[in-house]
Amino acid sequence: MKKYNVAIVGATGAVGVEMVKMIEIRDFPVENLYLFASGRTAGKKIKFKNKEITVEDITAIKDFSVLKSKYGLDMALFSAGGSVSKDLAPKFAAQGVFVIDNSSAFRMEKDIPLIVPEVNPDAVRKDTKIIANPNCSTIQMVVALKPLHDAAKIKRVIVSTYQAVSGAGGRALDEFANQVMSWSKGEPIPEPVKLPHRIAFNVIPQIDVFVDNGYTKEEMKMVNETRKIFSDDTIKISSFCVRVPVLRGHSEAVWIETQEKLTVQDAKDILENAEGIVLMDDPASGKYPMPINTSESQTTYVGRIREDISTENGIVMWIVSDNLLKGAALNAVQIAELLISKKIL
Ligand code: NAP
Ligand code: 3JN
Repeated sequence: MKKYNVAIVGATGAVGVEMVKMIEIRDFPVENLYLFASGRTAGKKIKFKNKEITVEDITAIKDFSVLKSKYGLDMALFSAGGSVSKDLAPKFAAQGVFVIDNSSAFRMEKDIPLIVPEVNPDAVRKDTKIIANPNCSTIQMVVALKPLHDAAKIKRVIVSTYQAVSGAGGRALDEFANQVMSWSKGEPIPEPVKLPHRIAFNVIPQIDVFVDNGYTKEEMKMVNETRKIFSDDTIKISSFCVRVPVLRGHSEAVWIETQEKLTVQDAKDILENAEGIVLMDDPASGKYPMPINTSESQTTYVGRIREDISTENGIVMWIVSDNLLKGAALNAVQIAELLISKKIL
């Protein structure tokens, strides 16, 4: 089997370290793995397959022909934020390196595929070197919605998210931990720096910045990305994104309205057989998905499925997945696996 030279840009971040783990756990065919971040962490060592890889400073590269001449790169996973992606992804692509980008920089560009392998694998193309990974909240929602959409055509989606602190990056996690530790020692709780308000013992109804219509960018990402992934601009979607004091694992309460009637049993049967989904739905014995039992799992869990008593043809459900895995690192590695299986990489 062919092996590939792979780079991770943003390898020291909350998502980047999970990319390293996913490549190892899924036995992705790697010849050499190169890890890049900023000058702040260059020199740091990260474990990969019983050896240590030294992180390199991506900002030190001025002549991008080295991506081929020195590193022989086939593919790069980017997770260093939108501005790094906007600057560097086209430079990697110009050298013939496939880029799977985890930021929002290219997601809504017409010619850039936005891929969730269980949902729209046929949208990958040979003629573009940059492929976008959707937002974490979008990914776990569309994995669960797609089989229901195929069966009964979803007309409308209302979603309220409960997003873990790790979605905001490593510094936000440290901020949360410091607040909890200070409280436990009876000390004053430190002021927030990374998040807009204190997250310990709180919930924050704002993720990312507000846009003109009163929604946040995160909420509009869920709307626009879902439509692009489903290639369907007619689906009506309204989203409300909330940060909760959870370390890892985004949860979503989702209401859907379908064109055809779906009974609760239909929805359960469909989801039970859907790729990437585990049905965890036995409320009588207290079984439903929660971040504490889905953390570090590669699966998206669905439960609390019931009829929406407020409308015709409505289903309500609860979706939980590890935001750093299916919401980011895992989906990116699955896109790379898809490129190999389609003989694009
Ligand atoms: P993080 O924990 O803050 O890590 C950021 C990473 O980017 C670190 O490795 C950092 O390197 C690197 N970096 C930052 N500025 C850089 C620069 N100028 N040049 C080179 N490297 C730079 O953030 P994260 O949670 O891992 O998220 C990273 C990005 O992934 C986000 O900004 C976002 O675009 C995307 N993301 C997507 C999803 C999704 O929904 N799919 C979820 C979370 C994040 P140093 O350690 O050297 O500073
Ligand atoms: O906050 C979360 O739970 C998810 C955050 C995602 C994120 C954070 C910073 C920048 C993104 C994203 O993936 O949409 C971005 C971005 O690239 O816009």
